[in-house]
Amino acid sequence: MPRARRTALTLAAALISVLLVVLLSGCSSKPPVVASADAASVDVAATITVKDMAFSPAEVTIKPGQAVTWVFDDGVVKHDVVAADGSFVSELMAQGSYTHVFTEAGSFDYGCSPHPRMLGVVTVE
Ligand SMILES: [Cu+2]
Repeated sequence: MPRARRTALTLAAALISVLLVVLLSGCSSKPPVVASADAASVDVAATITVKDMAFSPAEVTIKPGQAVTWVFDDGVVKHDVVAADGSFVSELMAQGSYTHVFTEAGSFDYGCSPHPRMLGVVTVE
């Protein structure tokens, strides 16, 4: 095999490897799961239903120290709740619930990792 051709093939293989690594790491970029709080022992000020490919309501406002519970109820479709800053991250689930206590004031954007168009925000003030 001519040397130039072999170099081109080696380069192509290297490029494909880099692309694969980027694609694979993109799939596993979800931050580590943060354990759910026990909804029965905290002050749940807002309940958000995860259904029909949406968070409802998508925007809630609570006070510092209060909690939000997400209730997953979308048949067999699995969703999760992933804070943009990684401060709350649920498992992927079709049924069940996830509760997070917000101790700091601020605006917390979150989404669903398999469905980038599912977005919500929790405002703590
Ligand atoms: Cu989703």
